[in-house]
Amino acid sequence: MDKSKVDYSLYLVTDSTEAILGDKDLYHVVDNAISGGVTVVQYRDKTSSAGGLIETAKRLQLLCARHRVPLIINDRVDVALAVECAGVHLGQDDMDVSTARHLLGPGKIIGATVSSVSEAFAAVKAGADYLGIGTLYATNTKKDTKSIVGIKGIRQILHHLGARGDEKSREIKTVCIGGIHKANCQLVRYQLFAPSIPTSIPTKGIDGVAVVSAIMASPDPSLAAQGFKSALSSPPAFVPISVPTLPFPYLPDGALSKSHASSLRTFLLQATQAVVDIHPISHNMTNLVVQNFSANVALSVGGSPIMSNNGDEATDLARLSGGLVINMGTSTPEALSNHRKAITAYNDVGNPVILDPVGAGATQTRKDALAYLLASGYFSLIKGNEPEIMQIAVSSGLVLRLDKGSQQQQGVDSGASHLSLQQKAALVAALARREQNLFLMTGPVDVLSNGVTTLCISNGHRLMGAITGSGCALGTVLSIYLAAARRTRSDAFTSAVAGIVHYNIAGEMAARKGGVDGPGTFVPAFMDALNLYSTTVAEGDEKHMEELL
Ligand code: 3NM
Ligand code: MG
Repeated sequence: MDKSKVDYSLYLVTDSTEAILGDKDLYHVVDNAISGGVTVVQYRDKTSSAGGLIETAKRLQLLCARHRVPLIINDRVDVALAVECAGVHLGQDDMDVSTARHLLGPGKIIGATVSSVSEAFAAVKAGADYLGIGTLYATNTKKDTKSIVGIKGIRQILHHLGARGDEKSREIKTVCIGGIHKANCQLVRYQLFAPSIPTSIPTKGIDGVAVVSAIMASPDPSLAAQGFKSALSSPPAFVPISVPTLPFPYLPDGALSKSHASSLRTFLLQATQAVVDIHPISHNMTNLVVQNFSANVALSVGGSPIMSNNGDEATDLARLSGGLVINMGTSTPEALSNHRKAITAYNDVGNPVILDPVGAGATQTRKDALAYLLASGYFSLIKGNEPEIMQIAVSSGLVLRLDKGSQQQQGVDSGASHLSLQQKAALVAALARREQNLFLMTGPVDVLSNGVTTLCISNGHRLMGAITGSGCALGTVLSIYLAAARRTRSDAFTSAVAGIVHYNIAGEMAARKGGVDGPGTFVPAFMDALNLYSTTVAEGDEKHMEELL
């Protein structure tokens, strides 16, 4: 075996416990997993005696040698020596890498578990051949994990390794581990390899994913491995179609020149025209409070609402070329598992998914739900009010600590602001850059960013904040605009701007209407105005459009 040629792309870690292996036969599972495309096998067994380990490892070695796949032993250098397999994998509490190298010699593979930049450099220096970086996401397979580093932590480690001058750091192979499954492996791949926006690329990409339960616990390990193989070798369907640039420059002070304003206006009207022509479906998995309101808003702007919370239906619905809204307002375990199914289905075909993390910071249940959803797949756009977006920044490690005032969200309403407009813009831009998607922070001024361009939109009316569901229904509007953008292969950012402008201008129109003097009379006037905006654009009524925009 030439260890420099090892393919780390799909690294299987075995587990013989009842909870994961069940009554399946270990050798049969490993044999099938390799047939399905696993490229490296690590034998991990925390309970067997030395004799038992050697006996099993010998059989696995025969099996792996037959398939020409390297076998690595977890923890135990003695077992690796006894069975003459490809190498060992060592955790931070196991034998140190230099001693293991001394015992095993230069030809064997030594892998090391690392979860920080300093551990990574130490392992490289000691002579490791590859790094297992984790824990990516919380996982039931390893509950005693030391730290959950997330995508951000892994990027940080990769970035430092890549940026370091010495060749060993730049060239060392890496796999990530923890909570990787079929539904999120494309997201992981996209976020750790993605070359689309230069500032967020780690200078070094990950070489593979390491999984335990997603293959070992599967009733069909071969099929499970094949699923990973094809997902990892093809570009994810959800990658934005167009390059996220606008055909006109934004001025440094954020204001638009007259000619740019006029070209923006043309783009916004084209986006609304596309919505009216295409009549996209908006599939909403949302809370009870806003279902009726959101469905009416969808109809009024020119979309076609489907309010279905059943995840099993999502595969069929995802094929209808619409957009999906995941609204976290009712985050029961059953709802979350339905959400994950739907996110997977939409990611598989590439249609847009909007996340509305309602009340994300209000309770521990919602914080957990948010972490679960963020690990479930790719969101084309994440929208929320200030505390919700702050919670995302905290739970994904971008902001480490909230100051006293914003520490605990009171209820699900937005409350007082703690950030300046500049801070909001910087935050959404950083999040969008990191997630390679669109981020929108709603408020008196809506701040939208794709990581490159950040736009503050100050249209809207106070009464929009006085009715329930106006924030949630904006998510519905955006799903419609993003679905239309995908169908017309146009820029998602501009389309999102068009959706926000449509919504906010309608709010202003409704508030100005005779007879509207409070939240109660505002709601029907708002529906009319949303609809009037669409029909005015559709009919190309120039004079009326001048008044609208
Ligand atoms: N090591 P699953 S996480 C064996 O972070 C192991 O070092 C980890 O299991 C680490 O793919 C982990 O089922 C378990 O989530 C990964
Ligand atoms: Mg170990």
